[in-house]
Amino acid sequence: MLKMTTGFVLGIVLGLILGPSSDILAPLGKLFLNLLKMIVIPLVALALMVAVNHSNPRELGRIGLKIFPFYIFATGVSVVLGIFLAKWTHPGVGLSLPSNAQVVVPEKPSFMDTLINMVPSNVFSALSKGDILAVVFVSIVVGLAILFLRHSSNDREREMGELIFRIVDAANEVVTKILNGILQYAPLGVVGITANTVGNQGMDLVIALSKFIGTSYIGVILLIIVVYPIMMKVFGVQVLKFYRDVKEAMFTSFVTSSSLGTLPITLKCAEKAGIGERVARLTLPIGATVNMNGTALRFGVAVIFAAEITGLHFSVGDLATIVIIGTMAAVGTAGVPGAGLIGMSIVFTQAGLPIEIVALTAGINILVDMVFTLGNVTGDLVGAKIVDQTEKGHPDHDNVENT
Ligand code: DAS
Repeated sequence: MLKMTTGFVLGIVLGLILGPSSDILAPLGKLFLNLLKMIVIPLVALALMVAVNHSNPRELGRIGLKIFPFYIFATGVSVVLGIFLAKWTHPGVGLSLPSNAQVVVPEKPSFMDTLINMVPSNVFSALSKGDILAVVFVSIVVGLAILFLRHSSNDREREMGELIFRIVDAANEVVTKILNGILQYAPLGVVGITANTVGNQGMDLVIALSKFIGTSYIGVILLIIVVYPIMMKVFGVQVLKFYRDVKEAMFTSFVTSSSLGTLPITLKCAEKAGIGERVARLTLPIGATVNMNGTALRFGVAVIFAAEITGLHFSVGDLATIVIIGTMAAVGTAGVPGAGLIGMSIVFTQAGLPIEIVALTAGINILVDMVFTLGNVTGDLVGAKIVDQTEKGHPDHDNVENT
């Protein structure tokens, strides 16, 4: 089946050959966008409900109160890093959208309203509007309710919890299967959107996307050589030894573009890095879905990329709101190949940016997905190591000798 990168190259060639008459291929891209929008809400909601159920509430308590604040902090820092980097490299300058792409910027709520509106007054209206912050909040709450039912001391509650979890788990499998189907079609959609843009814009697209790729790699490299080491140093972690111990998981995540696919290796490297089995088992499976620092960085870069293409200007307040949107969207993005595209469509919808730009980056997604996944899995292991450092000396901490 055509790969997205092949679709991208084919789109460039067709765009250069057809010129403005490449508009005839635009419907291929429009169909791809509609498929992305169709799958977003169910994918985010079900992936989160399942991820939350990867833990045991009795054990999660103290460790959960440490790891979740780390995840939110690291993810927010990653979005901010992506925004500042893109404001330095200006990846979107010089490119504009095909004329048939409308940019309708909705009134953005204030920073405080964005936080408050995370708790929807009407769940069904939030779902139908595609309000992703509300969907992420409700999904986590429902996931936790199922988790506590499954671990209840009451037999009837436990049975109901197991029943509803099997239904949610099965539905998650169905939606993931649909996502895989969409990704099979994606290359054709990429041909359509790429040809249409190159046909109208010439090689500006290739230059812009090259800068997008470069900014993405610089961003994740900065996470790995600056941000994570600072965080680890604060908790007395020997950074170089840590990276030597987890290098296999870092390499695997890069080549597979899948945090969940790398999980068995991540768990093995956690042991090698001296992370206690309880901390590793409680944090890494959830982190593979919830903690997506590389993907969050992508959202920061992508928002500035899109703003430059569409000529939109964000105030500091808008950017603060976008940091929340990007953080919650990253939390809701599944750790599977291509999921970041879905997350981007969430962020763009919430930020009022044209989703056509998400499809524009789809052609080079395979290149950037690798490095974002590297950032995600490395961040998962950094979080586990930091929490483990704070657990040392606690009576029920399994003191693993740091091999
Ligand atoms: N491929 C995703 C992961 O597995 C990252 C992404 O799509 O941005 O973490």
